Amino acid sequence: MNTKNSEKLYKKGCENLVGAVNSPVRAFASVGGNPLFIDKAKGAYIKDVDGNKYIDMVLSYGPMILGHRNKNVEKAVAQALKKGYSFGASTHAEIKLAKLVCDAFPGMDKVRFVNSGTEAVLSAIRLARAHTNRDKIVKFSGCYHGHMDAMLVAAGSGLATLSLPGSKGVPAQAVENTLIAEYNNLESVKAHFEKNDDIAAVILEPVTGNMGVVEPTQEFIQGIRELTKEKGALLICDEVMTGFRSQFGGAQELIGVQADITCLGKVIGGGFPVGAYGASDEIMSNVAPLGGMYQAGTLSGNPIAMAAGISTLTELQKQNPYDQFNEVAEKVEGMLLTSANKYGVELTVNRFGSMINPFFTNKEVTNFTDAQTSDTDKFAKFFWAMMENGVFLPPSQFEAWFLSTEIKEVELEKLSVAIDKSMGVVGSL
Ligand code: KE4
Repeated sequence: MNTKNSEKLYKKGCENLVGAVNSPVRAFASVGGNPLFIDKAKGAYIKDVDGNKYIDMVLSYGPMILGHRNKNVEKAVAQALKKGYSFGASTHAEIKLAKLVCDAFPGMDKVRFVNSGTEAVLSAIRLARAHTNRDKIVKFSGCYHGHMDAMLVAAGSGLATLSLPGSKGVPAQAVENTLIAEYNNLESVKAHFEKNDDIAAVILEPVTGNMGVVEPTQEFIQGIRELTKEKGALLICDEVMTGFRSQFGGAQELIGVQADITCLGKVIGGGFPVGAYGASDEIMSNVAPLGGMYQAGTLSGNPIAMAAGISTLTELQKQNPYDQFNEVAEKVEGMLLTSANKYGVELTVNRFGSMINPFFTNKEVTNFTDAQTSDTDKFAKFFWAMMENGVFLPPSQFEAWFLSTEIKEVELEKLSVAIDKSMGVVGSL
């Protein structure tokens, strides 16, 4: 595969960018080699600066659910651009997107837009602490909630890929109120509540994407909901990745739980920087300017980003692609398992709606410890073989693959061939 121009840009990028990237996972650290540089994208496809064309299963780590350059989103953005880019004052577009989001989440009366998922989570945690007057937060190993200090302990995603236990630069006191539990292990949560009477909230990915895809058991998720209610703590569902991806609204409705605070991002910005956190009137009344919990942002509710978000969600409402996502994901799962069988490769495939990923292990994967039994060397071989065969995957065993509405029969055919050839490479190791 010719990567001459990417290599050139990589060298140039290293002059003024850290590792030539603006987010660590893009560095391809866990699959080896250097980052590819993208030139452009359209529909289901993305093209790098050497002209290599791929079916895109990264989709900017989720936002591009309608594929790249959806014509209606592009039209809405072009219209908004004609009216100005940023005002530092409220606009009608913010009200429209707020209504679309709140109507999609039972129990969410009000929402506040911010500029990233990290900002949504850090605000939600501050809100939970403000509402309960408590400090401790329970999170789960393998779940990633952005890069705020208090969440950079046993995080999944980039950290799991780089296998760093926490992060340099995070002072001890920043994480002294963060309690870590094991996903799908209700006892590990109960143990924290037995030892601590100042837990403000439990935060989790309602279906994880950052240790790969892992669904909660009903016993686990209902147990947490009951426990937090009983103890006066809040449940924060971090739907930055799952929001609007597996149904219109959140994964929490599909798994049968209602969070007190929901964090959003990615899809609601349609590729532009948007995060959000929302809750009941009672909880959101804590937030300035109504209440004493401060949170602010120069570009929050940016009109261009709002236009992209409104048109993306409106398009999703119109298309209602969720049954199709399940069908396509089932087919991709079948391709992976069939080829793994054919070449004698140990593989477990987890999927939820339009999120799917193979683990190179024969274990069932229900938590981060299970996920870490995966053979990341085999994943790396598979990754590069898929690239050679025209499929761009997230460069990490611990990331979910994302489906867009633009994956049609033609793309499924290509995926089937690529998966079979790539699994053959792994099988021949
Ligand atoms: P951002 O700050 O990257 O917008 O969102 C942080 C975040 C919060 N919560 C969840 C569940 C998330 O998945 C994320 C970000 N996801 C990663 C992919 N695993 C973003 C990719 C990256 O870090 O470059």
